[in-house]
Parts: sequence; C-alpha cells; structure tokens
Amino acid sequence: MNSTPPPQLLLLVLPFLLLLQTWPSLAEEKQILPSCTGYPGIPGSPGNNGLPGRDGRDGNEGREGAKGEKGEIGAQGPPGNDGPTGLPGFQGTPGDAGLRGERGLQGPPGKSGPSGEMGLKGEKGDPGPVGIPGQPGNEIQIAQLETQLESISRMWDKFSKLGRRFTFIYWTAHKHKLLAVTHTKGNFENVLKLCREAEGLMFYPEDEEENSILQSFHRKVGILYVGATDAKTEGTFMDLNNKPLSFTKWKAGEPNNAGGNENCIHTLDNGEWNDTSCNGEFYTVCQF
Ligand code: MAN
Ligand code: CA
Repeated sequence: MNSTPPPQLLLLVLPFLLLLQTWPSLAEEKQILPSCTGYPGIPGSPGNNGLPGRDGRDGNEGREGAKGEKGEIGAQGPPGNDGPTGLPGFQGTPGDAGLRGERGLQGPPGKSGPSGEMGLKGEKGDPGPVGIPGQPGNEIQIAQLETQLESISRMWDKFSKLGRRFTFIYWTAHKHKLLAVTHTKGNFENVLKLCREAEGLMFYPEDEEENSILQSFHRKVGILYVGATDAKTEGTFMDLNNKPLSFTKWKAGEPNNAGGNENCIHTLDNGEWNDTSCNGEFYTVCQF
C-alpha cells in the first residue's frame, strides 16, 4: 500500500500550516508581558508569504487510456515491381490470304495413265543380219551328258568309299575321332589301303588313354598294326601324317629292329609295342 497522502488533502492542510507559523511569536509575547487586564491590541499587519514548499513526489502511472478511433486511409503507395512473364496467349484468328506467289518449278512426272487401245499393225521391217552357225544338235546333248556323268561318277566314288566303312567292326567314338577295326587281316600295306579306301587313316594312339582303346581292340581281335613306320628314316618312327611320335609304348628293349628289317609296330597283349616286319598279317584300327 502507498502511504503518500493524496494531493487534494495537502491543499486542505496547507493554510493551517501557514497559520501555525505566525502563532509562536504571539505566544512568546503573551509570556513576556505581565498579566493584566487591558484592551486587546490592534491586530498586526499580516506577515509576509512563506517560502514555497518542496515539490511533491511524482504520482503513479495512470491507467491505460481507451482505444483511439480508426485513422484515415493512408496515401496510395508507389507502383510494385514488374511481375513474371505470363503464359503465351491463344493463337489468333488467321489473317487474310496473301497475294498470289510466283509460279513454282515443274514437279516430277506423274504415274503412267492406263494403257490405251492397241494401235494398228506396223509395216514389215527389213531382214536382220545372218546369224552365227549353230552346233549340230547331238553334240550339245552329248557334252551335257558327259558333264553330268562326271559328277555322278565322283559322287559314286565317294559313296562307295564311305560304303566300305560298313565292313569295319568294333566302332568306338573318342573325342573327335571315330575308330573301327578292319574286318580282315593283311600285311601293313594292305591294311593301310583298307583304311584309305574308306577315306580313313591308320590309327596312332597319341596318349595312354588312346593306347588303352587300342589295347581293348587287341583283346577282341588279336595283334594290331600301329599307324606308324620308320621306313623313311630307320630308327625314327613317324605317324601316317609324317609327324614324329609324341607318345610311345615300347616294350623294354624295343625297338630293336631285329634282323635289320623291322619298320612297323604291332601291339602286345599288355598294350605295349614291339617293332616288327611289315610283312606279318595283322588287323589294324582305322580313324575317321
Ligand atoms: C622277338 C624280339 C622282337 C622281335 C621279334 C621278331 O620277339 O626280338 O624284338 O621283333 O622277335 O620276331
Ligand atoms: Ca622288335
């Protein structure tokens, strides 16, 4: 609670305070003067005005005033910045036709029209030059037949060679090789011929696996010639493509060229090889 008196109360009390300031001098005089009855004196002239009092303290902040009335509309502001470019407008209506242009270049020829009716027959032309003399009819036919006969005979030759393969026995396929045993024995030269006549080659086993196939044929028919010989260079066996042997399966001590006349090879029961004469009669394996 604020203990400061209100300003209205101070205004009421102020005259009494001023009167109290004048009264003490009157009281002092009353003590000094001897008490006796007399007439009251003439009231003195009023004293001078006292000094102004000190400023009062600031009052409290008043309550918030009522909301003022709405002001007038302000002046119009400056124009705003340009907006973004708008979407293209709709296509306008076509204008009037322009003036006629100059004549253009000639276009390509059009399609042929429908055929007209047949014209009248022309006059007979001059006779042409004399032609090259023709071959007699029989000679042409004979030449054609000869050509056909050659072709047929080549086909027959091929067919009959392939047909010889039907005589071979014990066929086996190994990788890209077709292997079969000759149906008869013969010396080296004869069984070599049997293979060639069937468009094959005497078989030379290039590794252990192929040699074991050769051995399995041996078990079926007996001794086989191997497709290799050293007839060309003694001591250097080569296959029938004239390639030196990359694999051999010689029995211990072979090849020994016994009697100085062993240029061929034959199989043994255990799969090993012996060099032998080329005159013996054995089977062989052909490769196709
Ligand atoms: C023995 C060995 C062979 C040879 C033949 C010929 O078996 O000497 O090397 O090829 O005889 O018959
Ligand atoms: Ca030998």
